[in-house]
Amino acid sequence: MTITITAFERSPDGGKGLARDTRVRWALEEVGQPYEVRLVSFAAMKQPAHLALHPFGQIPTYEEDGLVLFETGAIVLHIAERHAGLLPSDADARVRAIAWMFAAVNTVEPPILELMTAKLLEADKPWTKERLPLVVDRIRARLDQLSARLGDAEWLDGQFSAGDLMMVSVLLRLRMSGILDEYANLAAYVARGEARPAYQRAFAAQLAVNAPR
Ligand code: GTB
Repeated sequence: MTITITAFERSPDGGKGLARDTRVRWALEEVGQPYEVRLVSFAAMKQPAHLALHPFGQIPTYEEDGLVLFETGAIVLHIAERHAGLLPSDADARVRAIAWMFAAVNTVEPPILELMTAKLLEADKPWTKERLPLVVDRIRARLDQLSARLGDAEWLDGQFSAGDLMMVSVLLRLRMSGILDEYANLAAYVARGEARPAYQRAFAAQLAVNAPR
């Protein structure tokens, strides 16, 4: 079984681990599956060959023996279901971990993406100055709730799971903004995720592609 993922030939973040291939690499490292990476340029992502793998012309994609997947949530769930290490064996705990994966991409990630869009793509718009505090408030509303639920726990629901992998991956994007540091337990939660050897290997692998040469 050969697993191949796609990643940016040159990530806009220069290898800070913020592009979405990092979470797929992390999942594969957690379950001990080797993988290959096909690097794609922005232009190639919009060409028919890549669009056949990813209808929206994005990275990452995942290929394994004729199976082609896109969307990091689906890819990480597939990896977690195929290999031990990312989902609990108890049926109820398993579906709760999957619920946290959905919460990460469906409830927590959207306002964080709004902030990225406002800062990176709409910074020059006359309304951005007024809009930014609203976006930040929406992020804080989610983090207040997430922080309250996590409390002093190590992970969201018992053992580390694919739910934590997705949630940490989503929260990581906030570090530069300083908002994460307003929540000591969430900052520590993210740091615990980053300290995992599997994350470290995933981070190093994407940095090796993007480090200045
Ligand atoms: N919902 C999809 C998923 O989870 O798989 C989203 C995939 C996605 O947005 N992929 C981005 C992409 O391919 C890469 S990660 N964008 C190119 C395009 O749409 O044309 C997004 C990203 C890019 C750069 C940074 N950065 O520099 O910090 C962070 C995240």
